[in-house]
Amino acid sequence: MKKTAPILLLSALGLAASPVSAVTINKSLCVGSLSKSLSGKSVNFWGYYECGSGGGGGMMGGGGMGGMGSAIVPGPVIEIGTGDTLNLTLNVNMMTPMESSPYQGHTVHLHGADVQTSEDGVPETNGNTVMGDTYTWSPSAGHEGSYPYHCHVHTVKHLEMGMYSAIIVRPRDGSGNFMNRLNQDAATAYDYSQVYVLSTVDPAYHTATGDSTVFADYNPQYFLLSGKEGKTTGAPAMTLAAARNKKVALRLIGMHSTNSTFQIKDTAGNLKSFTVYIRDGRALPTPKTVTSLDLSPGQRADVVFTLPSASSTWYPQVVYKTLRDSSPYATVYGKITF
Ligand SMILES: [Cu+2]
Repeated sequence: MKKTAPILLLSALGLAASPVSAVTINKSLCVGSLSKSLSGKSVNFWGYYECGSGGGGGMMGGGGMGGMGSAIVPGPVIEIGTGDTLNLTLNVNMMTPMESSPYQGHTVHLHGADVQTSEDGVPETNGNTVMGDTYTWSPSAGHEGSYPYHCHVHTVKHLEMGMYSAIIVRPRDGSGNFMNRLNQDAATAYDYSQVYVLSTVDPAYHTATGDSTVFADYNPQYFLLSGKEGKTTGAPAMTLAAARNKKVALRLIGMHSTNSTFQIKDTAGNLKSFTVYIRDGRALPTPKTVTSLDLSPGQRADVVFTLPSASSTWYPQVVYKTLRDSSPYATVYGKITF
């Protein structure tokens, strides 16, 4: 159900006010098991999915049994406008995979979002509501950008199991339509956009439960970009077919448990520059044009770059590195042809 209500949205610069239509967005997430084949090995995950989506035709809405859809990793990417109200309901029921006490149940933590403590999905501070809840968030103007969401029950295990994805906060125009800009600043306009969710997998975490000592030592074996390995330029995790001279926005979201460095290279291996406009859901005072960007766990960056006039192929890529000394584990590739 959508309701519209006129509000005043101040621009990020505070120079102009324009009326827009804010809407209420109701989403319902369920949790299911899935397995992925990573480097030839089967790894079990828990993933969010929109209740009622997928093959089973389950029920929509809050409460009840939820849907019988297909869990995915990362979970659904949710887009909302500044001023909108997101009501994100998590359905947890007898069919939901979970640990036993004291780590049973799941939540949704809206990482980096300005919400009431009772809305932030942290069991220790929200009244231990872990068997289903609704989380409400209405992002303010100036909070456009990328936000992770993830389960905050026994996070060391549940996030690793795949309970994460992204919420993208976008500006709307005066008619209430999403703008193809990172925020109200016209310089952030783009023609194409992709969400790059950075994540890592330690298989030992996936089989350990409770207070296992395994959780004191992180040894990732698989390195993912939006849920895929993408180990070579010939088999990239993400692909984009674009037109020359156009602008591409990438939303980099750190759900990994290591260090990482993002770069873009051409076919000859030359670094290409990109401009960072937003870090962690807030516009940089001065946009920064760089050829390399470090992303720690939980960090985000919203970047834009312009493709050249000559046809070619570029490879956005992430080097995952150890937390202790930043020595490289592996590189995961995206690919843009134009
Ligand atoms: Cu969980």
